[in-house]
Amino acid sequence: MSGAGTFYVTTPIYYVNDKPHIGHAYTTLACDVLARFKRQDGFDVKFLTGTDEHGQKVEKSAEAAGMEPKALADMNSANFRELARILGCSNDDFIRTTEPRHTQACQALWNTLVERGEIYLGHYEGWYSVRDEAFYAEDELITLPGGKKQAPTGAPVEWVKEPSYFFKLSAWQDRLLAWYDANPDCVAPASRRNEVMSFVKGGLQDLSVSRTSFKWGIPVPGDEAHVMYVWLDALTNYITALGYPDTQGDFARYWPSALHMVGKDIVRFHAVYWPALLMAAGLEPPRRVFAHGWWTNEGQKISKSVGNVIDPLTLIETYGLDQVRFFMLREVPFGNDGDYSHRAMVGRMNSELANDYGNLVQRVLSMIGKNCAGAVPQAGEASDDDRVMLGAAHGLLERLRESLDKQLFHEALEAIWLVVRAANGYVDHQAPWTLKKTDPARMNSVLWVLAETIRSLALATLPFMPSASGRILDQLAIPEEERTYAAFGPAYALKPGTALPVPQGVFPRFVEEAAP
Ligand code: ME8
Repeated sequence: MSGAGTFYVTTPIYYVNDKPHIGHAYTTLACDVLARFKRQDGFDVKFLTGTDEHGQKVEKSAEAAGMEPKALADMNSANFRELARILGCSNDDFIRTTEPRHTQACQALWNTLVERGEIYLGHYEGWYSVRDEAFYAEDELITLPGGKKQAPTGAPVEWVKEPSYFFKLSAWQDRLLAWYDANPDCVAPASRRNEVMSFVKGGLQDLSVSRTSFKWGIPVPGDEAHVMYVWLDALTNYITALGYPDTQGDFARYWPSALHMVGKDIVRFHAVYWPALLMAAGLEPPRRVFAHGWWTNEGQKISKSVGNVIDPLTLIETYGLDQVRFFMLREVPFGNDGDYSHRAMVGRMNSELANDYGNLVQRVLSMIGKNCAGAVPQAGEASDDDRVMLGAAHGLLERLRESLDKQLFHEALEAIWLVVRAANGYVDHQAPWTLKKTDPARMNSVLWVLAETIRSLALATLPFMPSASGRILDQLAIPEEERTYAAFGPAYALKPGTALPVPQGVFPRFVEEAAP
């Protein structure tokens, strides 16, 4: 390792009551880009994803499907594992909450909370939504015409009355507020941080952390009539995967750098309950929680009942994996809501990938193939234009670090595309096809500057589009060990005389099928 530091990034663990859809793919892809970027930048990375398998929601879905909960979990967990593989994800672990290592971690955390006087036995009476697996206060509910109550998310709620263990969340209000104050970056974007802080300022109630009315959960140690609340169970996955209750080893190594990437629907669990639980157990809260926005499909909320759920596998088959990865992180400023549409997808694919980036690579590499005997040309003395072009290309890494440290994928891609567009402008302006006749030495310089710019671009796009970027680096004969950010910049610039393979296009255009 280069000593750049450690980086621990996690996706939410997904419920196994259903199949994966575009929303799940989105969070997982975003994490993969960060994990790949940091690895290339010399960090010691751990990237975790997995499935959330307990609770009433999964139990009920299993019942409806006429299956045992574990059988449903096995089937759907496998779908999520497969999705990560098909998305080209570089996750280092895939956790399932039904694994023994996880039961052990949850029970250890529970015992610690009990020992520290943070959990007590009481009685819960109030509203619960199985769909959200969340408790709601009366004043949070929406009353429909006719008097029926609904969760703020639109989910049905039911009145629950049962014995329950409680976590003393109410005692953590001030310490949570102090944590947000002392760590301005711990919840992002700022709109979510404000939302979380005003929720906490509004006062916290103790949290019911066990249930007795169903069985599909982790037993409460010493009181087996109770199973743990599924969110306490689920959140613990982030430390199970680091070997908790052992707080040496991977836990000591990775936990201080933990970044939880989540959708905005579950920010309260990650930015309020989870840090409070950790602090109550004597552990550090996560370093940062980033809550991204929500995807809609052609302007409509994605839902099973509307029948407009987008299957990420179909998208990949239709447009290609690199294209889908690019689109999702390019189309919407990360943190905002976004809309998926075929038109937007094809627009990005054809204009930015095929036309801008693909054409640049294709025309430069074919000119080199034809005019420089298929080898990296020799550059002469650099002109001002050359220096500006190379400066922009070599300056990209710093821009990417700044943007990706804030999880601003769209900003990182915009910085890359500024260089792509500048390079296309440079080709047009320098007109190497004319230089071929008037000044072949200058043509060589121009093509070298362009090839070196393309090398920088391909290194920059590698975390986003690993396959296509890898093929561009192949065409520049870049060895595997020089595909890291240690090789970014002039010290590893292309060596004149290096033989290059015959160029091939990497970004096909999407062509609509003609109407029958
Ligand atoms: O909440 N747009 O699991 P889940 C964007 N098990 N992202 C979306 C989305 C959409 N339309 N739909 C889903 C759970 N997501 C819990 C998490 S973590 C300890 C436990 C993504 O299967 C987004 O990341 O309902 C959201 O937070 C997650 O899927 C919810 O997945």
